[in-house]
Amino acid sequence: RSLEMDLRGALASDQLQVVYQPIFDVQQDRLAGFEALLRWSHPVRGMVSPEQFIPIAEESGLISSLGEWVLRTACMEAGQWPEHIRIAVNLSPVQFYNTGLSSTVMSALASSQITPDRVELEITEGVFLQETNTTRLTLQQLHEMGVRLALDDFGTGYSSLGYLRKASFSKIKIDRSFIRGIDSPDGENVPIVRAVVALADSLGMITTAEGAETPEEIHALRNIGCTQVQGFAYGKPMSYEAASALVASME
Ligand code: G
Ligand code: G
Ligand code: MN
Ligand code: NA
Repeated sequence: RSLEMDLRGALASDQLQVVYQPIFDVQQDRLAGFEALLRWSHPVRGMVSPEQFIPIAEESGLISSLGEWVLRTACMEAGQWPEHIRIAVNLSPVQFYNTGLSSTVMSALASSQITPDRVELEITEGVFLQETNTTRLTLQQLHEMGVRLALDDFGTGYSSLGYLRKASFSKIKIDRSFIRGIDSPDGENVPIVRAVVALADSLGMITTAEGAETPEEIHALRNIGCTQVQGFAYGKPMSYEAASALVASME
């Protein structure tokens, strides 16, 4: 696979970048943090979407080194921001196959300025589809390290509620497919998002609604009781420099 070959070289030749999408606390009306998202600028193809190259990285095993690089970069860069700004990093289920994941996280924390409680690891239910002793041990170790765990893309896939018990999650990220029509009173997603917020509340978790694109959607999500909102309405994923400027403008 030529894209796989190219991806192998991408790290070494500086074609990868971490961009940051703001996450707002809509109850306290302040910037809560950012989600780190990987970008690949291919010398010939231009921007390749993570939806295209993450699966290739997962199949080839490259995801371990890419994932580690994202984690290190994000911790180092976010470590420069004020202490109340959190950083969320996506973990692929494939990274959990390896027994070394928790030491990788530990090492990324150690070589940055960031404290564990500022780091949020986003995992999907995919982690539990092939749950092994390694998975369980790693989730336990991450929790004991003091990093936060978020259940990403909630509501898509199989979404067994039992997954909520599989780790000490502090957050549910409500998938953006549930945000459409959220600002109309009879929108079919309204009762679903309400129920997820109530579920999170009763479990002592917070929520982030993803994919809000308009002020009306933000308003509706705040009224429903979502803790945080992330989406184009607040900002698209941006460079570290742009994210730093946003942080500075909030001080
Ligand atoms: O960045 P964008 O919104 O295009 O992301 C598309 C998909 O790629 C999302 O599901 C997102 O979680 C995933 N993705 C982006 N960056 C990373 C990353 O660093 N690691 C993993 N595992 N997935 C990522
Ligand atoms: O799966 P995950 O939640 O990590 O995916 C994040 C993806 O969602 C990124 O690719 C990001 O670009 C995309 N995204 C973030 N906010 C919005 C939005 O408001 N609208 C749309 N269409 N996509 C969004
Ligand atoms: Mn995510
Ligand atoms: Na998501």
